[in-house]
Amino acid sequence: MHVSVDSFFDKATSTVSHVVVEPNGRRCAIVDPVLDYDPASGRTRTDSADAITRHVRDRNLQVDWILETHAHADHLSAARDLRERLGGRVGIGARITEVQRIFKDVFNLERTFNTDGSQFDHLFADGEAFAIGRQEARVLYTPGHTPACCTYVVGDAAFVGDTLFMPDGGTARADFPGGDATTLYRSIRRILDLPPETRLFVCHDYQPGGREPRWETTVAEQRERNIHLAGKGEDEFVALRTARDRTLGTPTLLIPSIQVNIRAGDLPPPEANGVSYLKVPLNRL
Ligand SMILES: N[C@@H](CCC(=O)N[C@@H](CS)C(=O)NCC(=O)O)C(=O)O
Ligand SMILES: [Fe+2]
Repeated sequence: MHVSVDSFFDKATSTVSHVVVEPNGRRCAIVDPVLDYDPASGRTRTDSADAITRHVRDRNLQVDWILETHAHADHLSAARDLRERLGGRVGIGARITEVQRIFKDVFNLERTFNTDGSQFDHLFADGEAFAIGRQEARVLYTPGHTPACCTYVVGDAAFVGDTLFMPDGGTARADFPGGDATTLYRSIRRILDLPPETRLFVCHDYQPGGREPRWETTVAEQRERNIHLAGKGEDEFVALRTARDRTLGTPTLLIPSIQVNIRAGDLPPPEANGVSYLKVPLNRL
């Protein structure tokens, strides 16, 4: 079943958010929305979420789901903000609890921070079926970049998060806490086992060679042309991925992003003066 997808590119973090709508209907899901954040001032803005809100309202869409492919480490999630404005349920893979446990420790979070995923409205199991209006959708666990990474298969489209990028961009890094290159390779194989015509929507495009941003590809195209995968087996991939990861720096927004995203896009509880604070763990990450 062909589903309609509109995508929103955030230049600041090279993130792509998507809105997928059921065929012949008005119900939709928002995938990986961005909350803009200026680290110099500690200010959040909602320009990206405003664009999605306008899109949804102009088309008179109804939001069933706000889907996170994972707890992003490079941008803050606008899931809470959009849920307040547009409704819908915020969903993520159930293994988010592992990510919460890892980072509760790293950030020495408040005792009352729950690592049971209860900040989210729904925790998806591997293979779980759900619906966007009358359109069936399915969850495929695709860990490796993080333990909780999911791919959402909706009709002829799959939202792959950070697994594959565009064929000329290769694949996501596997060196975050709980990440693993072999696991990522096996997850990518699951995606590439989908029918060849499946349209794949990626979560980032780093515009290799300075080309225009792109975010839609197919399983067939990835099998043939992905620069990290075509003609390579598991061992070669793992060696390549591990070598590349050693050259990558910490994402600029990792520290703020994780603290907000493991709370489903909520800011940390305000302190006695009514202000929310983020922590910076020194010499830990
Ligand atoms: N320079 C970017 C890097 C972000 C980054 O590390 N992105 C992750 C996805 S969250 C990735 O997989 N990057 C792959 C790569 O750079 O090869 C930033 O600071 O935000
Ligand atoms: Fe990511």
